[in-house]
Amino acid sequence: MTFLRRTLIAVASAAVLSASFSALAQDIKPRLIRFGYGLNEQSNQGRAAKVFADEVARLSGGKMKVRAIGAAALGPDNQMQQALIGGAQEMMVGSTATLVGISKEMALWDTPFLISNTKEADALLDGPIGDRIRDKLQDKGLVGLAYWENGFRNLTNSKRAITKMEDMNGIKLRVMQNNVFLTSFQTLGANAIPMAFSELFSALETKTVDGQENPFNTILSSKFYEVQKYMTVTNHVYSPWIVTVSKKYWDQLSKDEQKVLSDAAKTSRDFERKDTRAEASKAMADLKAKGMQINELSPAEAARMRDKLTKVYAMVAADVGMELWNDAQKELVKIRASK
Ligand code: TK8
Repeated sequence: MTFLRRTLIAVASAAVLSASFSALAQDIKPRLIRFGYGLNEQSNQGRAAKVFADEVARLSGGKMKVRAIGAAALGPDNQMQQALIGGAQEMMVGSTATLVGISKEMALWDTPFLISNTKEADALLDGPIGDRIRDKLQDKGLVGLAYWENGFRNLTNSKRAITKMEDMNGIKLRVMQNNVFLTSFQTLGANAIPMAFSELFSALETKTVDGQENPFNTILSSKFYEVQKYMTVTNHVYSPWIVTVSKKYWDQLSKDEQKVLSDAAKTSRDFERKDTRAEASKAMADLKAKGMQINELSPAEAARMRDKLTKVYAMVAADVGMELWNDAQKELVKIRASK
């Protein structure tokens, strides 16, 4: 055997060996899924992300591994959405409201006073209307797995108690980066300023903005009570979160692996809704104890606001399409009748 021949054989077998080793390594190495979210680990979002990660590990027998990364460490919602679309990140959970620029039908969920209780929320989100809106994401490079509860949104600010619409005049109010929210609060008289959630605490602290709106749970877990004196219980919109997967990543998974992710998303959703509601029911007392001054918006004032927002309803209907808008209204009538 010549030296050259021997060398070639050695190189070739080393290549075969290392190829099979790396195939083996691929097999053993759990699939690492980076699951990003915006709130901190101690929030309802963080607790449910952990349930999701544990459930994926359990269902896959440890073959799939989720690393839940909170506090917008992978970026605010918008940035993570782009990372998912590009295939640079596998999964996230965030507000449907921040997805509207990508998938316009999501704006349905931003309709003020559309949903009036959690029973309606669950039935509408988990039913045909929710599925239809979720499925639209596929054309945009995302796969929506389940809606979690962010919750009914309430107003906080550092200026004054809001007891009537006029009290909102001139309040610099941070809103999510979304036209429906922007227009709604402008219409109600506030000076609405779109901003990523990750910048919100320091913006409140430095008085770049006077107020914001979010569910009880977030006001508590993000410690907004440290920088906001007043809270008004408005329940002006029910805000969902949605668990999404990069379509590029999803398409590489086997059917079984896809099923693990969708089943775990649903298990974590059921946990998350219960956990969020339990926390929300105690939150008002907790926030009072932290020193917030809390008032509830009277039904008469809520009705005045709703009237004022008529043009926003027309705007959402045009944005999502008349057919979807009408079908959603019909579905809600059905849900209400089924009580
Ligand atoms: C968290 C946000 C948050 C939302 C907001 O990333 O931006 O106010 O309510 O939950 O999605």
